[in-house]
Amino acid sequence: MDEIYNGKRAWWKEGVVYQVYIRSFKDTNDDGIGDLKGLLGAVDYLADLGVDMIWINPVLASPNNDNGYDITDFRTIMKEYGSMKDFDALLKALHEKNIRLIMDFVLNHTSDEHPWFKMAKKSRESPYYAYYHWWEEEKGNPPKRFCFFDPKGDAWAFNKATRSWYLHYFSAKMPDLNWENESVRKEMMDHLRFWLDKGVDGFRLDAVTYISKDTSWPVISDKEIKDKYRGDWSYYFSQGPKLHEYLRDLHDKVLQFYDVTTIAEGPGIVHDEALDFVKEARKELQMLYHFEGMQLGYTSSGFKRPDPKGYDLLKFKAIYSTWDKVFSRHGWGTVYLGNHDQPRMVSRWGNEQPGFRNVSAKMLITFLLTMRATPIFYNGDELGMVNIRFEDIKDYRDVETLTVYKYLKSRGEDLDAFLKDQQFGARDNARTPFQWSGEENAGFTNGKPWIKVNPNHLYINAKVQLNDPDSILNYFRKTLRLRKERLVLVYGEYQLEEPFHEHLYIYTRRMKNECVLVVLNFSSSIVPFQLPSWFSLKAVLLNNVNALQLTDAWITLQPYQALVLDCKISKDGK
Ligand code: TEU
Ligand code: CA
Repeated sequence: MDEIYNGKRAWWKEGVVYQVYIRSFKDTNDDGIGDLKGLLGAVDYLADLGVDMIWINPVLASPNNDNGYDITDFRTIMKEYGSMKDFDALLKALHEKNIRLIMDFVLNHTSDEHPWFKMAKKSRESPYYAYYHWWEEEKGNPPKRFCFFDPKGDAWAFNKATRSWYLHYFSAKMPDLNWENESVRKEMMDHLRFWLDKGVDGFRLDAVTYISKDTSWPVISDKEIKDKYRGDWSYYFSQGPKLHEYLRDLHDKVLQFYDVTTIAEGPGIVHDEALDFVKEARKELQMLYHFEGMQLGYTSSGFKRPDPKGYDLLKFKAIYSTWDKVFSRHGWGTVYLGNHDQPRMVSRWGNEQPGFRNVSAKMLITFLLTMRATPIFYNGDELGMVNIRFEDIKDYRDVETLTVYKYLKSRGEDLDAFLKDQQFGARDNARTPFQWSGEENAGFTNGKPWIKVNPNHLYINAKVQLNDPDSILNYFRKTLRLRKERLVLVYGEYQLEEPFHEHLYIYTRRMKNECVLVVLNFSSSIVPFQLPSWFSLKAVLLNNVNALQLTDAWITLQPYQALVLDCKISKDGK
């Protein structure tokens, strides 16, 4: 293996991550909100899936302006989710099944109801004032900074008592912490240690690329953003001057003492910077997930406006191939197609139409499990769950959707168009309750769910799929097992074939004398394909449809067909 892949083997490279949006996973006390006991009860289900690491969305005390990303206490479990006892029991149960627990940790901001901020906003004299970023009134208007949840883009909110604005890159109820202040860094590291000492196996670091700010507060022009920051202001505001120093510090002072992993949320990180974060010699982080793939399929104007032409598969292939190359000698990547911030993967990259949902979900699962990177699945992907497509603003719960709606309304803009776009891109599409069964509320709760359940739970649900050998769920398990059995699928060299084919995504994975050919039809058409001249079939490892039209030289692919083919290797290694 060494000649192919220079890095060391590691559990976090060979494992598969399964993300649990706990609020919508399983409710055990009928309040309509998922909880830790619900997840505890599902440990057997997860073990049976075969996943190795569970990333749970934030479970700490929070008023839930942004579903737990707004934290008031870094060492207490959110009331709705249960108690520390429940957390400990969950961790133990997962470990007993050899499943690791990755906590979602928010370093960039707190809730405005966190005691630090409550004290800070009272007076400039408070020692906690300097825990946050402020712009005092006497200095005039603050320099333009953008807020992610607000198209008006104002990340400064005025606070009367201190006569100053505080900075919030996300909602106004989520003030950004001042990492330039050493006390803040110390406190946050202590919080991390607390959870590591409890035995958690790592962190997904929320919005971590934003923690360092340029406190000379430069005024930045639109032109500069366009020229220097590749047209993307989020890029400019991410990666402040001391980011790498802080990450190195986290490693040196905290992380290196534990056998844990880190997955940085990487908004604003482009491929040629990725190694600065995860190259072994940098001693910073282990993995990150990038956003280059997530930008596909939207028009450049409007808020998350889907491109009527859909996404461009050539670009899709180019992005994932480029990112593969980044880590060919150092570091390690991740691959994902959706999460709690994105619409459902099948609705976006596959096809949710009845005849195609099943097969396209399996095709996307095949893609994620045959790339050289740690795959991250989002709960429900194994069932082929799809967007709910709310029609009424009243059904939405997400602060992002609600804030943009309010803003557009105040300007008299086209709200119907916005709601239509949100049916594609809204984060709530992925946040509806997990579909356990065809029973009322999909078996998620006996109470009133905090967000509507998708009516399609009648036929899309875990119970039906567990009993159906042909289900997406069972295909997921089988594919995951194959990845475990064949290390070539984890570490083997990746090579894109036919980069300009408009419907097919084809690649090989090679390691020593193993070679696997992956052929994925990303379209609803029947596509004939001439096999490469070197190819000779040893075995069909996976096929997501019950047909195989294969001759010596040609395959005819059914819509969304996915094939994983073991190749015969001749003596000279070709
Ligand atoms: O997201 C950070 C982030 O970069 C967001 O702008 C993300 O791109 C956005 O949700 C897309 O619409 C993280 C969390 O994943 C997200 O759920 C939180 O809302 C956010 O941080 C604030 O903590
Ligand atoms: Ca509950």
